[in-house]
Amino acid sequence: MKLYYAPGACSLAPHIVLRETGRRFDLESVDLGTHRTETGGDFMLVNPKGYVPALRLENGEILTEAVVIMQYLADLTPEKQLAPPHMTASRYRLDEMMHFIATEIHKQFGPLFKKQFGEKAQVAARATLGERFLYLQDLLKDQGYVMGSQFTIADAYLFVMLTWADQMDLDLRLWPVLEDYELRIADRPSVQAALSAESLTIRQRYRDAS
Ligand SMILES: N[C@@H](CCC(=O)N[C@@H](CS)C(=O)NCC(=O)O)C(=O)O
Repeated sequence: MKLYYAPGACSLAPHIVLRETGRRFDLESVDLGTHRTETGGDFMLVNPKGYVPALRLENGEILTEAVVIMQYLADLTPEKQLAPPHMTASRYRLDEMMHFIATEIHKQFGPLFKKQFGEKAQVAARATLGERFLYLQDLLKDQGYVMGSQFTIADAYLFVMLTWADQMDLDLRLWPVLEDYELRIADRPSVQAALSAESLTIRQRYRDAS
């Protein structure tokens, strides 16, 4: 398998999940401005939608959409319990959470990353993200992971969203449960390995503060 990614982008979530599975995989970075891959390939031929993540499967097919890629990887390695089995109530709860993160958090960051949205949209996006973080803080105050006591693909996804909050000066100290959670997830070997492979040093802020 090969994951097409951009450092620190939402592709970091399936990257973490790939490492959690313990499977062998390759990485190829993509310049999202030029759509060139690190080996000089045309990324538009890989994913005509022009965005990461994209996963090249063993049979050569390309799978896109972060939520789907992560579910695929979890289903490939059921023994890692990265997602509950299909057709169980727990699986629908996970789907519910993945959809929430994708639509209510991931896409809310759009106006913050793309300045052309303008200040009004950015203020509104920050307010919405604050409400969503409050919901998650309430959820996580009594449990270690988003879905309960087990790390799942939803944690990989939420972790990446929290790193974006750091970048966008959404001060996680306002949601201390989320700040603790982010640090705890960051300590996982899979996360450390993924951050290092993408040359990311997101914990610098915390190290500087200590
Ligand atoms: N619906 C896609 C969205 C992926 C997405 O937003 N990718 C961003 C990076 S986080 C990207 O590649 N943006 C470049 C672009 O849209 O041109 C998914 O959930 O996988």
